[in-house]
Amino acid sequence: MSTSYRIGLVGKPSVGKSSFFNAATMNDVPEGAYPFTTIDPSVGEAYVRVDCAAPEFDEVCTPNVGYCDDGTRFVPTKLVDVAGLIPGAHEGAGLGNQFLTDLNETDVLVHVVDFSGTTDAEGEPTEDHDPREDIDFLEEELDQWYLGILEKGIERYESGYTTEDDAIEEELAEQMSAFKTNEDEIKRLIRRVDIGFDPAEWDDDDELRLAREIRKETKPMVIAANKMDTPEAQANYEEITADPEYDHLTIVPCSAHAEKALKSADQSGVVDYRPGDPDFEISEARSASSNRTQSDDTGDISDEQEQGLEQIRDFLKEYGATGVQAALETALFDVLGVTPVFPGGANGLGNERGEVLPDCYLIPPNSTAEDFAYSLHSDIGDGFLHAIDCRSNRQLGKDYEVEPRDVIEVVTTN
Ligand SMILES: Nc1nc2c(ncn2[C@@H]2O[C@H](COP(=O)(O)OP(=O)(O)O)[C@@H](O)[C@H]2O)c(=O)[nH]1
Ligand SMILES: [Mg+2]
Repeated sequence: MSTSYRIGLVGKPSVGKSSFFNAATMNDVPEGAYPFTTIDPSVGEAYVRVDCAAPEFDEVCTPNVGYCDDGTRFVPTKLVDVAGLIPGAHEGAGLGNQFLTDLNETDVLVHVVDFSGTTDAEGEPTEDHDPREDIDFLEEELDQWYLGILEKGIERYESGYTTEDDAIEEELAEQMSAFKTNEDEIKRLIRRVDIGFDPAEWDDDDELRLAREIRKETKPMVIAANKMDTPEAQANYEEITADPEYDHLTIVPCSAHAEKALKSADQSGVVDYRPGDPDFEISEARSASSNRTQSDDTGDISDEQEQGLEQIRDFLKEYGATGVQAALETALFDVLGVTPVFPGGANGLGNERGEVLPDCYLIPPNSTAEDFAYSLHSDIGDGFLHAIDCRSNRQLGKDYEVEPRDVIEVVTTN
C-alpha cells in the first residue's frame, strides 16, 4: 500500500482549528468509502483534490477509496487536530509532551492563525492583536524544541561517548531521529548554514540557525490565515502578505466558517457545492425569492439565509475559494511535494475485477518508477523490469522520476 500522509493542524486556542477540522472532515461520502477508522476524535479523514486521469482515456473511474466528482478525484488523507499549543511555553513550561508526540506523527503542518486579531496569545478575546506574533511564536517554539535536542547531540559528541571516528552529522542524525532526518540531510543543512563540521567552533547563534534549518526541513508548514470573512482579517492579510519578513511562508486565506456553511447547505440540499470550488449554485426549488407563495415550505431558505450565502459567494469571488481545501493541498503538494500517481494498465485502465483507475496513490517527492513499484508492493519492486507510461505507451526505466498525475503500469519479472 502507498504511504498515508498526516496533516497536522496547529495553533493557539480559539483560532479555529476545530472549525477547520470539522469543515474539512465533514464529508458526504458513501459509507464504506472510508479507508481509516479511528476512535480518536482528533484524527479525521480529509481529502485532497487531483484531476482524474480517466476522462483523458474516455473512461469513468471507480475509486477504491475516496470518490470522484465530475472529473475531480477526492483522495483521502489524514487530518489531525493537534490541540495543546501552550502560549508562554518558551519561558519554562515547555511544549506539552503529548503535543510534541502528536506533532512528530505529522508529515506537514497547517498553522491556523486568527488573522482577525481578535484573540490574544492565550486565545482570549481582544482587539488589534498582530497575527505576526502568533506566526513568530510557533516558529520560535519549534526552533527551541529542536535546539534542545540538537544541544544534547552536541554534548554527547563532545563528551566522547561516541567512537572517535564518528562524524557530527552521524551523532546529530541519531539524536534527532524522531524528526525523520538522516546523516545526508544533516550534512547538507550544516553546509547550508555554513558553520563548518566542528561543533566546538559553533556559538549559540550557529546552533540556533542549524536547529531552525532542520526544523524547516522536517516540519514544513503552511499558514492558514483564518477568519478571512471578517474585515479585520482582510486588512491584516493585505499587510502581512506585503511584508517581506514573511516571504518565506506560504499563507493561504481561509474561512473555516464559509466552508462549513457551504458543506452543510450542500448536505441539506440547499446548494450544490463541491469542496474547494470557486462557486456554488443555490438549488432552484429552494430559492425563497423565486417561490414566494410557498415560502412556508420547510425546504425553502429564508431571505436571511440567502443573504448569508450571497456573502459567501462574494468571499469566493475575492479569494477564489474558502481556502480549506487550498490549505490542505498547498501543504501536501506544494510544500511537502507529494506526487499523486495512478497505477494503470497499458492495455486499458481496467483491472481483472473491472475496476477503472481504482487507486490514486500519494507518493513521496522525487520518487522514481522503481520507488513507485516498491510502494505498490515489495515483490513488485523486487521484480521491476520497466514501467509503461499509459498515456504514450512509452517505456520508462527504473530511474524515471514520477510526475504528478502520471498513469503508470509496472512490468515485472514474475
Ligand atoms: N469569523 C470566523 N470565525 C471563526 C472561523 N473559524 C472559527 N471561528 C470562530 O472562532 C472561535 C474558535 O473556534 P474553534 O474552532 O473552537 O477554535 P480552536 O480553539 O482553535 O479549536 C469560535 O467562536 C468559532 O466560531 C472563521 O472562519 N470565521
Ligand atoms: Mg479546538
